[in-house]
Amino acid sequence: MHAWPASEVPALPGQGRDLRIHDTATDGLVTLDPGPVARIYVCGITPYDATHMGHAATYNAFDLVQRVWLDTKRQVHYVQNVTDVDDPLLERAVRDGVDWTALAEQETALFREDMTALRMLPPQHYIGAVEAIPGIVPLVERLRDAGAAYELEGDTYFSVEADPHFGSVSNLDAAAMRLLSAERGGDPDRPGKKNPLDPMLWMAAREGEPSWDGGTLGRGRPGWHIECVAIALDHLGMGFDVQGGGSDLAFPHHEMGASHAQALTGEFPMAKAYVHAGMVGLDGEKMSKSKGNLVFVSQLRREGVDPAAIRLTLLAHHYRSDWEWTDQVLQDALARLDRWRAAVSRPDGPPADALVEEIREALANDLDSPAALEAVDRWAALQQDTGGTDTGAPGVVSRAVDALLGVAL
Ligand code: 5CA
Ligand code: ZN
Repeated sequence: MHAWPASEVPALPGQGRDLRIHDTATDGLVTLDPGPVARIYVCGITPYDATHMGHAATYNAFDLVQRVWLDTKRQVHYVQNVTDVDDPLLERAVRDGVDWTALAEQETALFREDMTALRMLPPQHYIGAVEAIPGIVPLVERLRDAGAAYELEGDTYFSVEADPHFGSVSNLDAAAMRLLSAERGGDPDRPGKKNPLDPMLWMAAREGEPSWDGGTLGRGRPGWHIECVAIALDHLGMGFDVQGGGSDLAFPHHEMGASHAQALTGEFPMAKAYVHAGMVGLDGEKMSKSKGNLVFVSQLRREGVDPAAIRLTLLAHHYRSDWEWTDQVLQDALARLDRWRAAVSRPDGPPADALVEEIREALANDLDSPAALEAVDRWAALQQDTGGTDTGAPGVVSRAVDALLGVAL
């Protein structure tokens, strides 16, 4: 499917920095050294409701990853999926009495608009689960033929024991995995499975649900983890730089995906860093479509909130921390946006070269966007208090804020 339009990324003077980022698998910072083309896969939405601030915060983190890479003059090969067929989408369509394809198309269109408004860089490949099915089926058949998958009452399951590295992404013990599996789309209590954690690769057609030709697997639809693996391997291959998503994807989604890919290729690891963003909450609970405690990007836009202020709200929080959306955090961002716009609207100001380096250093250090914002705050305060004579400095600041933080002043 098509993605959304790219906003320009201005080139900056000087040299970008290599990214050090937290890798969930090793629970430490890794300095990534991508080749001339950095490769990143970010898990996309399940389009049954509008983009909320939690989604936006997660996509903001991976947008920053790309901006750091682009600043080092690398190209970025970015792939994202859309889970346009899965249980929660089908359940919502039944609940609301709407066609599931129409629901998915409508919410994906809204997501594209939100991403465009927030100046998130688009993926080069934006791939739906449905369009990936012809590539998924042969992978599942291969896993089955290699003894890494088995059939249970017509459904096909992956055997976690087929991957010697299983567990190495999330590093959880068996009890924690079992609990999270039950909470996040797994079926650990289904009788007949070899291991309760084994995830479904291919679900045989159910009455009243959509299904596709699955070759020797029979008609059905794909499991969730194999969807992302098929798309990632097709467009990026093994050993890509970053696999990204919110922290709720570390287990089971990214753990299982890594295992599928490792069992398929015999290579390890699938990604050099597994990067996870913290959860955004509202009123003390994780913002989630299933709970319904949501602040939507599109709703704020409809109310006339400048998308640059929404983006500054996201940037004011470190991507790995869990945080709460409140009216106050948005008000703070609106005030900051006003101060910054006033500061760059003058023809001259305090020198900006050191500021560009500070923003670069902050972002290269595990995407420390709060530190980057504070550096810009200091420059804006100096401009306000004493001004400066450096002609062109305000232009350099706006270009740096645009290129590195995705905020148009
Ligand atoms: N389609 C799958 C991934 S393949 C999926 O998880 N879709 S989603 O719509 O539920 O979530 C999209 C992304 O937003 C995921 O990376 C998820 O981890 C992230 N996300 C969901 N809720 C929050 C939240 N409250 N805070 C931060 N990120 C969130
Ligand atoms: Zn995914």
